[in-house]
Amino acid sequence: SSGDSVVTLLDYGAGNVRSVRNAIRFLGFDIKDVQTPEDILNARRLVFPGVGAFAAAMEVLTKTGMDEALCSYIEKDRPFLGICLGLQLLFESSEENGPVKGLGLIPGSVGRFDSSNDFRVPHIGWNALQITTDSGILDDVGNRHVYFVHSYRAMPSDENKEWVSSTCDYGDKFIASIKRGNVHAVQFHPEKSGDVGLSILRRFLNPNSNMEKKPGQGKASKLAKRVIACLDVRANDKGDLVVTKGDQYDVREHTEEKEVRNLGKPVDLARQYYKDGADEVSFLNITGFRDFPLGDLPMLQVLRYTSENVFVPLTVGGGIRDFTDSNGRHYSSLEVASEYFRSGADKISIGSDAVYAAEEYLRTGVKTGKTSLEQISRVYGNQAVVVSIDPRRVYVKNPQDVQFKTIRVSSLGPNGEEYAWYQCTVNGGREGRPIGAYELARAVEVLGAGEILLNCIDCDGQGKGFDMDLVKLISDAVSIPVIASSGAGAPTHFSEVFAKTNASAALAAGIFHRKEVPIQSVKEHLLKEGIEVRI
Ligand code: 1PR
Repeated sequence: SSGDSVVTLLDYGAGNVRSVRNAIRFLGFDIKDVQTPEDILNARRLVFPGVGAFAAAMEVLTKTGMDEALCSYIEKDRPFLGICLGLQLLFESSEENGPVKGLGLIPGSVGRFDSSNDFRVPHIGWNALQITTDSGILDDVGNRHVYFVHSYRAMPSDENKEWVSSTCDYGDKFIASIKRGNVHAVQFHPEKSGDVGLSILRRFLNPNSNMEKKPGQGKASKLAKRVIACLDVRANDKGDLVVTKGDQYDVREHTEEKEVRNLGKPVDLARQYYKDGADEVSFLNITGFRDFPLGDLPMLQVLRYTSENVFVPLTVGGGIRDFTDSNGRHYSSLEVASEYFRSGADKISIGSDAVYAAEEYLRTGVKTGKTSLEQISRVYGNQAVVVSIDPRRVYVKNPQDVQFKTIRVSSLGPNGEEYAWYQCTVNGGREGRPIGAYELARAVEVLGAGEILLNCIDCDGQGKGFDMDLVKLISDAVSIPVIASSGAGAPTHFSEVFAKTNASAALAAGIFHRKEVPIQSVKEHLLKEGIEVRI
């Protein structure tokens, strides 16, 4: 291939760079990986997708001499695109586990969002840009949303104003992108921002192409509520990986054979939902609690294929825990998660293992740092770790009868009970545990969860709406984003959950699989109700 179609990529091996690779390839470019500092100096155009923690990244860069190469490349005004941490590292320092020194090319330091002011941290989701100068690459972003996921941000100041090309409002007005000459960096993820993101990448890779300037459609103004499509995946009795869907977690048909309900192929459905406008796609490997997911290579294949042309965030869950295989080889939960990230996942979700971790933490009051939740969030950042909760409603006559947080129910229990608590379960709802969803949510936030996926066994597959009592309880209990799940049956259920609770996102499976309601109709309905969504 001619040198003109080559993009040099700086990947220091800290996480999921597969999506950036896929996006570059999708746009018709070849990738050359940086092996030595000289590769940086010789690059025609360099993409630097920073992942992981600031300090760890700086350590690798200094140890390899890449820090100096990067500085001299950028000082020479060579074509550069930093993404996320790849933007932050250009500043003088970061508060993340620090202060830690950065590359020092741009005046200013990187600090944490303040979660005390009603804005949930991490900042996860699709937000709007305020463009301050013509950056050349953001041309047709106009009023569209782009995808952010981070807890730290750099702030504009008099000293760095010549660099800032756009800001984003999230409690703070922080720097969303910078541009000086041929040097660009973005805090959001173009490789995860659908068509808008791809066109930003295309403009960077191909600055001379005369792309028409499309007027910005839509009217993005703030963080959008997310609509997520969820694929519960497992092997059917023939051993094929299928998308299935349960009623209150029972995924078998009510026939004599009791076969696993089959709603389609995971990769095809994920692709379809991306085209239909899903803001994220989740895969749950629902038998992960008993089958080892790394033995389950098809699931890794599903991620690899899906991430080739699905450019919104992908979450995968199921089976993230320590495991010893039949040959006696031990795998840590961190290795399992790493394999998922390498295969194309942006976030992993932990179910059962997070319940055990929370129970132990509440019993001892000690953070050991050894649980899967803590380890994965330390290495990949808490924005990459979702905790999936599978609670079941338990009615009680008297709140004093249980040691868990109860709520006054909005409709009475079967024996006239006025109260309920939500009992957490493990192993796909098969075993109830002595911990409530409220207690679990608060504990996992402390242990490093960046987001909560809140299912509800009672509502799952019923199509009667989300459990509003539960979603309200949990979304008010924590300051990380909460995804409401289980029970969506109509567009009004989505507007209801956003109007009446503090959920940041709503997830559904059955109505999308059965093609009862397209994602687009859900979004149009939300817009009509005055709820901001990505279009
Ligand atoms: O415990 O870490 O191995 O994770 C297992 C994961 O698999 C958990 O996230 C758990 O929620 C999920 N899971 C286990 N068994 C089932 C099952 O259905 N038998 N699925 C299961 C959970 C709930 C949602 C569903 C929503 C929306 N299913 O994923 O998509 O309820 O459905 P709806 O819109 O049709 O109502 P670990």
